Amino acid sequence: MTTETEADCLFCKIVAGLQPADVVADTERVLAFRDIDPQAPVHVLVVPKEHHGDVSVLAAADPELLAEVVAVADEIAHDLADGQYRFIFNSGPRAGQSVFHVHGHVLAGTQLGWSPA
Ligand code: DGP
Repeated sequence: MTTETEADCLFCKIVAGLQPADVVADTERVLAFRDIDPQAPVHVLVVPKEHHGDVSVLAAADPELLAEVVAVADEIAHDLADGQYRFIFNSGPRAGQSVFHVHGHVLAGTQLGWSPA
């Protein structure tokens, strides 16, 4: 399901300014803020301001908006780190998705390991 906002959605509340967040980038259609439980020196969540459940839903509904999310992630990695980064979308609970408003995780600022378990 795709709507502009959802009443019970945590990230819609952050986008609306109803929930505090450490915002690092704010464009017309995209917001980026630091993860509350960082897994790397730079750990930023990049979200479209419109509510879409996961990355496949966003890709089908608005591929240009997904491209803007990726562009903002790249800018953040260059602004806050050395431009080398991982950009992860967890899609579905078994992949670790816990907030069902699509968000990409920018991880940077250290040598990253490779263990999804
Ligand atoms: P995921 O597991 O892929 O759905 O990622 C959700 C992330 O959201 C997780 O890394 C922790 C983060 N998170 C949860 N609640 C909050 C919050 O209230 N504020 C911020 N900034 N991040 C949050």
